Amino acid sequence: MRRPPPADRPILLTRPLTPAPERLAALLAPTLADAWLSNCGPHHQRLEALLADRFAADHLLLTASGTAALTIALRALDVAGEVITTPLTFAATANAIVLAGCRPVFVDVDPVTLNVDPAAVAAAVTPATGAVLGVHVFGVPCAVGALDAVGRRHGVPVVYDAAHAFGSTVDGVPVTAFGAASALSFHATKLFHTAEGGAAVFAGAATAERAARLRNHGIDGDAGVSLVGENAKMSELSAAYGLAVWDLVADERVARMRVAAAYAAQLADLPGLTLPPWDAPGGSAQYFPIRIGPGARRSRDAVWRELASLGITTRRYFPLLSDTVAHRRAGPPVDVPHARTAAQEILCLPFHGGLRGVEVDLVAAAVRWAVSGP
Ligand code: T4K
Repeated sequence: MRRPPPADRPILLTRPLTPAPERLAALLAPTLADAWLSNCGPHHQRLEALLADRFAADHLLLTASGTAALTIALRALDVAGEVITTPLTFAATANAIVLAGCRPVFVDVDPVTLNVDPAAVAAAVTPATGAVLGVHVFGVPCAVGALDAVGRRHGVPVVYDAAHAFGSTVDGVPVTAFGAASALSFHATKLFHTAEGGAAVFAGAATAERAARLRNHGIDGDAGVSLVGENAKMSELSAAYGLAVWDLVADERVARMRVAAAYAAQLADLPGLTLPPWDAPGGSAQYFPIRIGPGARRSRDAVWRELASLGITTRRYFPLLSDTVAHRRAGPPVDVPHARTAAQEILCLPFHGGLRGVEVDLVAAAVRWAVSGP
């Protein structure tokens, strides 16, 4: 097998949805005319309503980022002490736990779904446990029934990091319907995005009301400041951007499924390579994480380097959080064998609807060559 030629232009991991300039300009014209730029203006209110409808959520709050949504969710629920979570996630998950004044306790993941293992969660519960935080990693839904049951049994809230899970469902129900709260990310790298942004979804009205105050400095109307809040509001510019790309999401999802099907057709049956459950019902079309295991001719890191040399950006999501300087503890590394192996094997391929057919074919050929070539 010959080494494929380099890409004729860089192939990035993703390409954020961009609206027609005139569509964005039309949305921004009244914003500029009225000089209303933030603090829950009309675009903010409209996007919040659209999202609440999309997720069939009674209580949804737009935020400045997914990290802010998660931090506020934990604070609104008054979580204290330890939060049991997965180490196989983006830094923001554990950062939010610490920012909310709590301590992450990392437990292992299910080797197939890569989401936190409910049995490992149950075994880690102690009197110090304040919450369980599941992450629908790569948009694959957590075992929500089992996790929610652990939470109920021990009287602690279950919160979900749904940063990757904009379109994810369980039996047709949006994943944000489960647990006490969920946090979505609308960062530029997400299927639906507002450049920077996020949303928190709550099961309870009182918690949502507290979160709304936390989002806005803790201000309680005329009563003054009742909580030590933060500034986690989404600006009108971001909300307008979200409205401008809203109608493009469905087509982008279809285009991504086409890319996924092409990858799957060209990468099936390669020794050592495992494909993600891209066509399973309830997925989010957010990432295309392949696993490069012991049966492959090259390691994941060697494949990552080879692809980079051909102009193809891939990401080794995610370095094990329990090993990172910010979150590791004194003593031996945390015993999370499934998460540790996955963290060494996962490679996210370029995945967006703007990829040309020749680019998809080149990525697939490059992976084939790197995984099984000489
Ligand atoms: N929980 C989880 C599980 C998360 O994954 C995240 C965020 C959060 C919580 C927190 O949500 P936020 O607070 O971020 O809303 C990116 C994102 O910054 C981050 O939002 C995301 N997860 C994480 C998985 O990925 P990087 O540092 O890996 O992204 P970067 O800059 O390397 O970009 C990736 C690719 O996208 C590159 O090929 C370039 C391309 N790109 C990127 C940007 C920003 C573009 O083409 N245009 C762009 O504007 O972190």
